[in-house]
Amino acid sequence: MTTSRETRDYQAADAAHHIHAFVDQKALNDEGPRVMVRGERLHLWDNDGRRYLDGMSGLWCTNLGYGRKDLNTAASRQLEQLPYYNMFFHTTHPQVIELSELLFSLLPGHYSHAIYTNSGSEANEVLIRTVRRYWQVLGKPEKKIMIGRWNGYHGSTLAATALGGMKFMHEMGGMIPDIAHIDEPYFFAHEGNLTPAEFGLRAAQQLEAKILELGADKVAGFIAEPFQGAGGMIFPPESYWPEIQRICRKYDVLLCADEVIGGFGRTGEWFAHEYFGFEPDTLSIAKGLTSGYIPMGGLILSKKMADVLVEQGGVFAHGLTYSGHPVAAAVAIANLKALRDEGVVTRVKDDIGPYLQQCLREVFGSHPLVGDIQGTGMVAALQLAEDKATRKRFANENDIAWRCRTIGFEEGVIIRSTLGRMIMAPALTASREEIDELVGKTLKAVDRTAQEYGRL
Ligand code: PXG
Repeated sequence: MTTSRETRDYQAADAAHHIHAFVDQKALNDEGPRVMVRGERLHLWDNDGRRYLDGMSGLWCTNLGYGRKDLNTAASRQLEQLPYYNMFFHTTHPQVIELSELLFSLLPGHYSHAIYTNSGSEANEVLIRTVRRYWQVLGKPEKKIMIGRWNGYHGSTLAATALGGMKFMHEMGGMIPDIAHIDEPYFFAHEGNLTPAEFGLRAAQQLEAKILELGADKVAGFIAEPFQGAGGMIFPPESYWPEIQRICRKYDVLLCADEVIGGFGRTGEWFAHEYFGFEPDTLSIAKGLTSGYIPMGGLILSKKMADVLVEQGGVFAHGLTYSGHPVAAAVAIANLKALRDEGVVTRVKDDIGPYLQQCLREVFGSHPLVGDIQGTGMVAALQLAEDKATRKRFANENDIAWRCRTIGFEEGVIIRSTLGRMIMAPALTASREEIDELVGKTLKAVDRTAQEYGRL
């Protein structure tokens, strides 16, 4: 399918008007971005009619895939009936109420309240303010430091950048006071002789050391993604989360899970913290809440926290014009109903998720370029490595992985690279044929990369 304008015409206008995310603008303008024009299930078409299997659900968000008529209908009906109203000044509306009833029916029982936003970054902005407010109300205003992790990602606004651990983002002026970081639990990067279990404990115990260094009376909360997404789809060892939870409880530090990527079925559980078996006090959500069809995010609070804020907190001095937007809420309701009623999440756990994981292990388990395979459900990463046995990574792993990603595009598959890791997170609704296409085309890309770098 082609649209009425030439691709190079779009590209010139794009270069004239846009600063793109996380890229050298001049280099991008020289190359010209791909112009995507249509999507159906897991496939995308560009302006020149080339077809791609989207192995990344857009940016980890189109959990139901493209082209869903039910989401489209939900939006258009709501646009006709009430395109906008808000939750300020003593008003509310049915869509946001019904969304919350549905959402809390899917969440574990100890969560009760939501503050909606437009994005994951905003959810984490609100998180910092809410956590600090909680401790203020409890008479501990000095408890305000948030601890995050190096190479964690929590968004791109100022406070979300600071919470995250991407140093190159901090260097662009992205730090605020009262934020600290500990190391990530990236076992493949561990150069010593610890077992994964020992390493996981050691990584978690950095939190205890950091809390003691800063003073438990000053630390408000610890934020982390249950598994790191943008940082490379890194799964922590099994010993990690129980130890983190023990430490947070011991020092009365709130445990804040960033579920922006892990939420809404990606792991085969509704939320990734359920897969890893811990109980956070807050959940930051976005992306899969609406399958990316319309922007919406939010912060979920435990009943324990909400009770303090509601019963003792007085005025909560926060609000966004579009918090709980009725069109976004209508789309979110349709999305959650589809994920639930079509058995999408259950299928990720029992059928299509195991199928993806099994295919990846069969195809890449002894590939000369691949040192490790991580993942569960509909998310996975191939760790490229020079030597699997010693976990030796390539010195130029970034270049190799980026090259693999570029070849992937030539082969008609979209996968993501971070450091030396090839990541995939396809739509949860994928068929077996679509998974076969994803794995088959990824193999072609990895093989061609291995040939170019003399490994095959
Ligand atoms: N938390 C997490 C865990 C995320 O992954 C955000 C917060 C911020 O959400 P918004 O909606 O403000 O973007 C994210 C976003 C990538 C990639 O390439 C990842 C994200 C966004 C864009 C690209 O991996 N994650």
